[in-house]
Amino acid sequence: EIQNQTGELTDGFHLLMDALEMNGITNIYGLLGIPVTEVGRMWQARGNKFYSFRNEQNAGYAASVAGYLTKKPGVCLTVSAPGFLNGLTALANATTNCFPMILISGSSEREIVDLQQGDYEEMDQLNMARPHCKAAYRINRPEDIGVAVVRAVRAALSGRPGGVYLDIPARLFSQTMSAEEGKKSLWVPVDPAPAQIPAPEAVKRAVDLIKGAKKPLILLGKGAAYAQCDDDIKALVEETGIPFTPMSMAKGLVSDTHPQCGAAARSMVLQESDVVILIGARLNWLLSHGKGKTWGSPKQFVQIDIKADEIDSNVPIAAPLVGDVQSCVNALRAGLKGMAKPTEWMNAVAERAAGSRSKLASKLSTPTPIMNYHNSLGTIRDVLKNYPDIILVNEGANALDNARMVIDQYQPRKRVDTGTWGVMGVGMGSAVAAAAESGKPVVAICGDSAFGFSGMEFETITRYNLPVTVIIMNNGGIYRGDEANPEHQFSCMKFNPETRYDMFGKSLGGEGVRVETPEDLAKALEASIKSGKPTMIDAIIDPAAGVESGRIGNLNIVSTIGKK
Ligand code: OXK
Ligand code: ADP
Ligand code: MG
Repeated sequence: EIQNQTGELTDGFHLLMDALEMNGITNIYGLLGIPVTEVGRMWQARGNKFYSFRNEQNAGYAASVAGYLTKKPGVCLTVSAPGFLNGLTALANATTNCFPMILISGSSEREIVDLQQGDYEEMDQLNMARPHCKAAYRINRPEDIGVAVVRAVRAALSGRPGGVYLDIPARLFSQTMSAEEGKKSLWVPVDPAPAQIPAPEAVKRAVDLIKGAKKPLILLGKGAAYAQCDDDIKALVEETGIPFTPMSMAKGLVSDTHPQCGAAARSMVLQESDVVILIGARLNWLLSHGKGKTWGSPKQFVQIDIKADEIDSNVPIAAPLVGDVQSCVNALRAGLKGMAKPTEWMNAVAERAAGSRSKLASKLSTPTPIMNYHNSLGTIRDVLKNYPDIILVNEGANALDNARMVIDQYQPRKRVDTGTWGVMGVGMGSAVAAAAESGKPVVAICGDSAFGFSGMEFETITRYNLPVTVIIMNNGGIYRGDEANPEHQFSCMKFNPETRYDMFGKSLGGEGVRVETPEDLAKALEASIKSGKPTMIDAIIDPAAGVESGRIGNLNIVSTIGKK
C-alpha cells in the first residue's frame, strides 16, 4: 500500500483504462453500480467521456452505433448479472448487424459462481455471452488486461465486425502489480482490420458476368456504408452507369437524389434486373432470401462480402467476391474500365423512379383533418433537405417504413435504424451515440410504441445537453391507435390517449412541443435544430393511419380458423 502511494504499483482499474485509452477509446457508454462504479468516476477524471444511461440495453445500442459510425469498437460498461443481461441484448444486436462493439461487465468471483453459492448478482456471464457474440474472454490476472483488450479490439474489427464480451470478476479491478510491468503489458494491435484482397480469378469471373449483363443492378448494404470507401463506391456506380438501390442504412452512401438511384423503382429493379451486384448486403429476410416473387426473373448474383461463408447462404452465387468492400470495389472498377454503360436500362429505371417520386410528392402535400404519415413526413423531409449532414435515427413500424420511403438521405452513414432484427427500442441509444460521435445535430423519428422501449433515455439526452430532436409519431398505439376495446379490457394494441410526450420531454429538462399540423411540425423542427436544444415533438397522427406491421405485414401470422 505504501508503494501504491508512491506510484510504483498499478491495479486493474488503471490498467483497463490505460489499455482502452491506448486503443483510441474516448467514450464509454454504460450504467454504473457494483462493481464498476469507480471505472466511471476515474474515466471522467482522466478527461474522457462517460455517457451514463438509465438502462444498459440503451447504453449497449449506443456503443454499437458508435462502432458502426466510427469503425472503432464502441464500448459499453455494465454491472453484473441483470445489468450484463440488459447489455447482452445490445451485444447480440451488434453482432447480428455486424457492428463492432465491446461489452465489458463486472462479475462475481469464480470460486463462488462455480460452486453456485449465491453471490450478489451471481451468474456465469461468460458462458451466457458466448453464443451471442464473436468472441468472449474473461480476464483473471491484471497482467492479462492488455492482451485481453487487444484481442477484443481485433475480434470486434477484423473480418466481419461484431460484438465481443469481456468478463471482469470484481476482485481484478483492485488487484495490483508493478506499474512498470503493467505498462509493458499493454499494446496496440497492428492493422486490426486488414484489407482482404479478392483473388484475381474471382474478380475476372465477376467482371465477365457484369460485362455480359443487359440489366445489371448494384445493391448497396450497410456493410458498404460501414467500409467508409464512399468515393470508390460512387466511382464504381458512375463509371459503369449501372443503377443502384440502397438497403435502408445504406441510403445516402450515394445520394438518394443521384440520377442513377433506383430506390423509388425498387420492385422494378429487383424483378427485372439480370445480374445483381450485392455490396455489403446479405440476402436475408430483408431481401426475401434472394428468391420468390420479389425477385421476378432469374438472377445471377455477384456478392462482395468479407465473410466467405455468407456466400450461398440462401441462393447460388454465380460470382462470389470475398474480400473487403474497398479492395473488391476497386478491383471491379479496374476490370470494368471502359465497359459499355447499360443506358437503355438505366433510362427505364430512371423513368419509373421519377414516376414514383412525383406520385409520392402529391401525397406528401395533401392536407388531412388529422396528420397522416405522408403529410407529416413530407414536411420533415422538406426541413431536413437543408441539413444534409444531420443523422436521422428511425424506429417503429409505419414510422420506419414511411420515413425510409419519404425522407431522402444525401450523405453516407446519416441514417441509423432498426437494422437486421427490425428491433424496437434502439432509438434513444442510437441518438445519443450519433450526437456524441458526430458532434452534429440528430433527429430521431420514432413511433410512439418504439419510443416507449427507451423513452427514459431522453433524460440522458437532456443531461448531456445533446442536440437531439425526437419526433414522436403519436397515433396512440402499436400499428394504429383506433383498435376497438374488447369487453372489460383496454385493447392490447393501444396506449393511453392522454399521453403527453411534449410534457414528458419538458419534465426531463428539455423542450417540448405538441403539433397537430404539418406547418407547426415544420416550425418546431426547424426551431429545434437551430437551437441545438434537446427537444421532444409530440406529433399527433391519425389513430387510423397505420397498417399492421407496416410494409412487412406478410410476416405477421394470423389464424386461419379465425378468432375463438
Ligand atoms: C422508395 N419508394 C419511393 C421512394 N423510395 N417512392 C417514391 N419516392 C421515393 N423516394 C418506393 C419503392 O419503389 C417501393 O415501391 C416502396 O416505396 C417501398 O420502398 P422500400 O425501399 O421501403 O421497399 P420495401 O419493399 O417496403 O422494403 C424492403 C425492406 C424494408 C424489407 C428492405 O421493408 C425494410 O427495411 N424493412 C424493415 C422493416 C422492419 O424492420 N420493421 C420493423 C418491424 S415492425 P415499389 O412499388 O417499387 O415496391 C415490428 O416490430 O412486429 O411489426 C412488428
Ligand atoms: P443490409 O442490412 O444493409 O442489407 P447486412 O447487415 O445484411 O446489410 O450485410 C452487411 C454485410 O456486409 C455482412 O454480410 C458483412 O459481412 C459485410 N461486411 C461488413 N463490413 C465489410 C467490409 N469492410 N468488407 C466487406 N464486407 C463487409
Ligand atoms: Mg404508433
